[in-house]
Amino acid sequence: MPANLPPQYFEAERRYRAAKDPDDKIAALQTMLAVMPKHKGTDKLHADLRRRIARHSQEAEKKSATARRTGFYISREGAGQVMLVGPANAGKSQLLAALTDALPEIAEYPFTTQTPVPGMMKYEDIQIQLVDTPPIGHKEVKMLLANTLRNADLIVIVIDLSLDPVGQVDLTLQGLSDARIVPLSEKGPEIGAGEYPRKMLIAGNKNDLPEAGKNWDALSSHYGELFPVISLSAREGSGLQDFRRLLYQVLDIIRVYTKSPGSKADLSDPLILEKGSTVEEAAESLHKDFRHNLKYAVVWGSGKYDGQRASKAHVLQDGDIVEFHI
Ligand SMILES: Nc1nc2c(ncn2[C@@H]2O[C@H](COP(=O)(O)OP(=O)(O)O)[C@@H](O)[C@H]2O)c(=O)[nH]1
Ligand SMILES: [Mg+2]
Repeated sequence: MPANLPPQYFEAERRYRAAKDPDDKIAALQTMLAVMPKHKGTDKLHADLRRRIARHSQEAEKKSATARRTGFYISREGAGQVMLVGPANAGKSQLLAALTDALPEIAEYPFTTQTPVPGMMKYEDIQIQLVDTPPIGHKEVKMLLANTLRNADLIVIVIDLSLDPVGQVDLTLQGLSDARIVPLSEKGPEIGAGEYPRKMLIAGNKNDLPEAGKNWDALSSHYGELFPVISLSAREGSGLQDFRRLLYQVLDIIRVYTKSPGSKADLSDPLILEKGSTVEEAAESLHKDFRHNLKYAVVWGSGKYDGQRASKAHVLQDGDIVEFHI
């Protein structure tokens, strides 16, 4: 790799690697091309970037054709993709509408939602993607939905607390297991080959209705050990703040802000990392070559680490500011 690439190049490359959508990848590659110095030493890189743009353009065409045909492909955006699943009328669409700017159809009759509908939910300084889905039992959508759900970072089982809660969860888990999607939980079933383990939690919706109290007790005593459970009302708004926080916690991610020596930290666009990530892993997420070139980092946050040198193996905390030294 040529040595004299500017920081904007690595920023764009980071966006390139984070992008799931071919269109976003192309945009990032174009930025990389635009900011790289052009001379003999960068000829190969230049050609490589052009090749990648061509390849992603073909992909984009194919993908948009499939997506148009089925409407089921949802490209991941933000810090995590969270799928809302469950029986008809549980309030999945209402929940999406309450937490995002999306405008799904909400109605008393079943099967209002025919294809997945995404929306972005703000949590503090990041955005988490929520996706409303058609009811789990719907036969025609089952196969299409399977692939969509297998890609999720987290599955939220939404049920109606005015009805039998355990029955609704069991039905949903059955529908998921038909798609070979199983809960990723320590106390859950053993993961078999060909299965898609996914983080899951249960949201008991409509806690404003009369039967909700006793059904909530039944739900928490039956499933409270296996899954995080939360009671809320998408319509009245109760529990929504806790719900946002719970999604963030269960996603197991941290935000780390980067800063260059001598300048202020960029507090607008954190790196999103798995909980437990080290300084070295943060560097790698910015650029794969940083991992090797990295000598040490200076970290602010993490309690005692205020502007102190930290080793490559130092485990970062949510909210830390990191300055890499190579
Ligand atoms: N009482 C009450 N009704 C709700 C709540 N959330 C949704 N509903 C109603 O339940 C019905 C189904 O909601 P919808 O979001 O379309 O369910 P979906 O099929 O799971 O997407 C609609 O009539 C909503 O107005 C809630 O928190 N409380
Ligand atoms: Mg719906």
